[in-house]
Amino acid sequence: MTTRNDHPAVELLLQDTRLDKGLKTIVEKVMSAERLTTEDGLLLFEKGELGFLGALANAVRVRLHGDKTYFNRNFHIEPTNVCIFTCRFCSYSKLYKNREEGWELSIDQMLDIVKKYDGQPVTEVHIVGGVHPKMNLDFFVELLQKIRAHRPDLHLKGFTAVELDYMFRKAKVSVEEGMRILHDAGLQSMPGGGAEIFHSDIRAQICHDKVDAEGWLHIHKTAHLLGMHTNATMLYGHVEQFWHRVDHMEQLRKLQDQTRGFNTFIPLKFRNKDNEMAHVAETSVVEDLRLYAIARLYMDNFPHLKAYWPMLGRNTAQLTLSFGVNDLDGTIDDTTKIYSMAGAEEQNPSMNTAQLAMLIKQAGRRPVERDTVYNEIKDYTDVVFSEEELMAR
Ligand code: V47
Ligand code: SF4
Repeated sequence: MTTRNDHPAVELLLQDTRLDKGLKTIVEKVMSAERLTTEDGLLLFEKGELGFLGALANAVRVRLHGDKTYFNRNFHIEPTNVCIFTCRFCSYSKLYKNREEGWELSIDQMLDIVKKYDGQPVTEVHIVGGVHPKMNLDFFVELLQKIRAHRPDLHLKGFTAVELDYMFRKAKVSVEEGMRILHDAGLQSMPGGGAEIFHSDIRAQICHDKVDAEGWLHIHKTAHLLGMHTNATMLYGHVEQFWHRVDHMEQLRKLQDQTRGFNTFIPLKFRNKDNEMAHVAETSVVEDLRLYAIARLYMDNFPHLKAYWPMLGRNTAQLTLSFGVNDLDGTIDDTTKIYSMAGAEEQNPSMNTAQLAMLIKQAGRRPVERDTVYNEIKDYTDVVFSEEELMAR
């Protein structure tokens, strides 16, 4: 265990005679790896200043991972943006009646995307999209089987609990049966989308018609019991209050205590372009950094904290590395539209390995390529990149 003396910044915090008593107790707890309560979580949101939170979250990050910062080489497939649901924060989806304004990829078109990466060292395909009434369980089983047959070494990570809930209900199979069918077809892990904010009062305001918290947690628990790893997200910075965020993280922490199946917690900043919540102002970068730090302190049983750079922008993502974050997701290769359509700075998100590794190095951290389940592939700390490599697409 690290001691305070290993962290001079934390020692300085404790010497501050004006430090709130509750915050001081939190420092003591964090440094002795004692779990924070929901009250502690709330106090951090209410009173924790940026420097205080950063110093503390960084101490935890260093205890867990040293200076390592993970990334992977991946691409996304978004089968469709046609969706039967009406989340008010979504800038991406089209209703079925307006489907000619959106896209619907066939299995062959999606296989062509996979084939574009033949011979390239990508390790993961991330498949997620809208909930299309005609893309059913059989369709996705065939897709997974065909990708697996074409490229068995590619890790198949796919489908939010929202997509799965609809897919299984439509196919009239239980969550257990449905997950097993997809797992047998090649699905290896699940992304963390669709969680938003679990509390029903907030769901009623922002995403009233899709799977609720209980359903979301049940699907992830079922995947964990099958031996699959999954991620968890939290969409923050819209109509929720601080205690809703703490409640959300608490529910995830409880499930993780039971299953240990979550790899990564991914806070997602609400972006407000071209959606029904465009009148809601976005959070400031300071608020974003505070939230990442609090997540690192609160989610003590989540091994990894990810800043998803296509949503935050690469500069803010780089800053989060000093606020508890130890993972930046992947190279992406301009294959996702969810955030560019919602107004993110990254309109064509793509970074090659050299660029991602440099971004991490410039923040004083060690870039380590990982696979989806965090096996280390290569440490890039001592790799020197050429000008061409850094400029290449
Ligand atoms: O659930 C949609 C979010 C999520 C907006 O597990 C928005 O590795 C901000 O979950 N502003 C889907 N966020 C994406 C997702 C994800 C992304 C990257 C990696 C992983 C992973 C998971 O996108 C949705 C929703 O919370 N979202 N619209 C918006 N306007
Ligand atoms: Fe559909 Fe997902 Fe958009 Fe909600 S966030 S409308 S479920 S695509």
